Amino acid sequence: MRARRLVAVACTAGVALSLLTITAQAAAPKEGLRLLTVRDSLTATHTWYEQTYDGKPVLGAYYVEHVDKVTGEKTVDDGRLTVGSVDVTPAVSAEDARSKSAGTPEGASLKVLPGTGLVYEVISDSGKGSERTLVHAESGAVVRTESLVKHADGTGKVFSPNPVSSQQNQNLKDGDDADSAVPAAAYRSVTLSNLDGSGYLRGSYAQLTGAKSKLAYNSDNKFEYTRANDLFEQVNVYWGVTEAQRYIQSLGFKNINNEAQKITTLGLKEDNSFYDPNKDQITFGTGGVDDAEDVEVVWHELGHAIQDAQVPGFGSTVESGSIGEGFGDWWALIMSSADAQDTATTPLACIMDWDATAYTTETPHCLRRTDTDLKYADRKGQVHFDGQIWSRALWDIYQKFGRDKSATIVLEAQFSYSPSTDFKAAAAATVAAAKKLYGDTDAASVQAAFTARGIG
Ligand SMILES: [Ca+2]
Ligand SMILES: [Ca+2]
Ligand SMILES: [Ca+2]
Ligand SMILES: [Zn+2]
Repeated sequence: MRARRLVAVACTAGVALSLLTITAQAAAPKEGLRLLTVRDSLTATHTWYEQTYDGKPVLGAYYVEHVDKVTGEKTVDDGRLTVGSVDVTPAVSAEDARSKSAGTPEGASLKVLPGTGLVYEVISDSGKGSERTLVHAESGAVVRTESLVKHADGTGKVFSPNPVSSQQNQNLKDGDDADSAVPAAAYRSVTLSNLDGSGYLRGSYAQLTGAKSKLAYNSDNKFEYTRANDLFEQVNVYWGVTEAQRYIQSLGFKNINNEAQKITTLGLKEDNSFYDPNKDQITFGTGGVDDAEDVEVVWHELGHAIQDAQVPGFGSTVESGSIGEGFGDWWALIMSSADAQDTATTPLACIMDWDATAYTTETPHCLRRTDTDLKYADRKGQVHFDGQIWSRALWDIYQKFGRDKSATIVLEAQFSYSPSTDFKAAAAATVAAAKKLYGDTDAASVQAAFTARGIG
């Protein structure tokens, strides 16, 4: 059903807009496009629209124009869906629709679901992140319920990036969150930048949320705790997220998740952390090693927030979800590489070395690695497993170009992903970004990394 096509049109922005209007009207008078957001990358402007039907948003559809800043060349990624004829007057009330959600409903809005018709989209809080329930607006039946959070199983601590890596010691153990379990040398004194000065860990790029009584507070902005104190994790995440945003901006990107990312280290007892795109919030669990004690966990989850900021609704399929997990792991290593040693004891490709001590027996302890030899044909349809294919390709790109150049290529490319991008399309976008930024020779090296995985 998805009429997906890529159209390259070289024209001025003015002509492009009128062309677009004509296309939309000619297709069906009840259908239209509504401007969603405009994002600038280094080489292009990316204008996102939502498809509407009689004024109601069409679920699962997207429409984006990428306009090259130098050549003016426009590429349209048309993810509009065929709607047919839909009655947009609901028979069911919004109140009835809200009562169908399992969690605490936060709102209900009318949308068009192609193939089904008019539905209420009810967003609710399930207690473990946001959930979306679609309720048929004619019959009141629940069409489907899905979790909006993106999970990472098992993660682990500022410590930079974590005690296992910084102390080159695979024998460290959580010790039930005891201070004595980790040597004092593992604590690194850092500058916490961009704070708003309120005395809370709240700043331009990160803000800790939750009950005020449980948030770190110091009127002099001195946040010096050790790991047995739950406030320590808050400092770790504030620092990790802020440093990542400062790094992104140092590469020239001024609007990739350039906001005070909401984060909480309170409330989730499981050994799990997640990014919730509906709340735009990262939540860290405390099972095993407290997840936020391993900043590689922090950077992995931030990877999801980064992609969601670049591509609204990113990760709607298994392959795009796998790219999400693979990028998160790779982003953790990119950030770690500034400070961590790449040694036989603690290879850089080993992700979440400290958190993984709680659930792995072999050394080095890694939740996952980015240097496996998995290829496209080895996919299992499981996002964390399949993500290792993607992270290995990105690892090769990192090995070839180093931290700054590889991060620039990958971040630039992600602006051109669709929400449901597959490995092949995402690889092509990455090669194209390398070509635009650095030329044919470097683009060929990027291509080789994907070819080696059997992608394309
Ligand atoms: Ca702790
Ligand atoms: Ca953990
Ligand atoms: Ca690591
Ligand atoms: Zn993840």
